[in-house]
Amino acid sequence: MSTPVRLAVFGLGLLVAFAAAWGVGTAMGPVLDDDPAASHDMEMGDDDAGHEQAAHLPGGLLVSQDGYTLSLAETTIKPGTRPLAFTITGADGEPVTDFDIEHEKQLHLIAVRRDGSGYQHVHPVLGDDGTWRTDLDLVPGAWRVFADFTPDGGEGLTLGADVTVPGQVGSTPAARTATTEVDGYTVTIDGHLTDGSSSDVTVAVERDGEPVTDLEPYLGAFGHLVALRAGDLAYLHVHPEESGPGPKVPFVAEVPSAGDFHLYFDFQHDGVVRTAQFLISAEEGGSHDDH
Ligand SMILES: [Cu+2]
Repeated sequence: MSTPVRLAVFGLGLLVAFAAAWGVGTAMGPVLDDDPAASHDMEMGDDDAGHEQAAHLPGGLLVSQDGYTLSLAETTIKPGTRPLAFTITGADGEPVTDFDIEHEKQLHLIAVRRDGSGYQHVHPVLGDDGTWRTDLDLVPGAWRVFADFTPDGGEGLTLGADVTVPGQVGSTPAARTATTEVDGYTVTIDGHLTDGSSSDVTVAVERDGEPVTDLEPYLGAFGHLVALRAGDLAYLHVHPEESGPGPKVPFVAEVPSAGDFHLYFDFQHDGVVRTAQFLISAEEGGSHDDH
């Protein structure tokens, strides 16, 4: 058979297969979207748009993105200080073992209860088999864990997954506040979060009414700020600006919408890392920055 004829026959075969799939989909009516052939056709056509949409999402909302998946060994963990084990798998389904270092670590793990309480920022240890391990201190409730990492030579990603901690769930609603006390330190956050923009925020640390001017470097800066949207815990991209050792530590946060945001500022002083927690509102922006 000559090549053009073979191609024509192959084309006809595809047409028949497509017609069959279409027929099945149509006959099944409302479940058209679940038909593997139909959804595959849509994926092929909408691939670019779908990818662009994922790129516009804030971090932390997806368990799998760009071929990488956060895979927890267990998704139900008893209360108390417990081990958490997980892998980051790549597109081939195998655990990834090569990561770039960002803020002095290969991977940052954030755990927080869905109501914004119980925040922990830890640095799991990577085993030879590609399994990351750390301890978390958990109380009953619905938790979210975030893995913030950069695969070797790739783009930075934040994947998120849910963990259930069984037991009687106590309620600790977060109060809206821009000033908080932690271990005798008064920590204040200043600045306006604005929807759709890179917003400057500055954290200031005082102790006994005096500005603290000898903060110690932590993760390559004089503090580390994590911002999560209240309601869905979207994980904002925040980066530190150059600063001295206090009392003021500046950051730039990319704010995806108006609404309330939980902010967690980790800082080190006298050899101890502490976390100051805030809940502040972002204002409506004038125009949305669609980059
Ligand atoms: Cu970290």
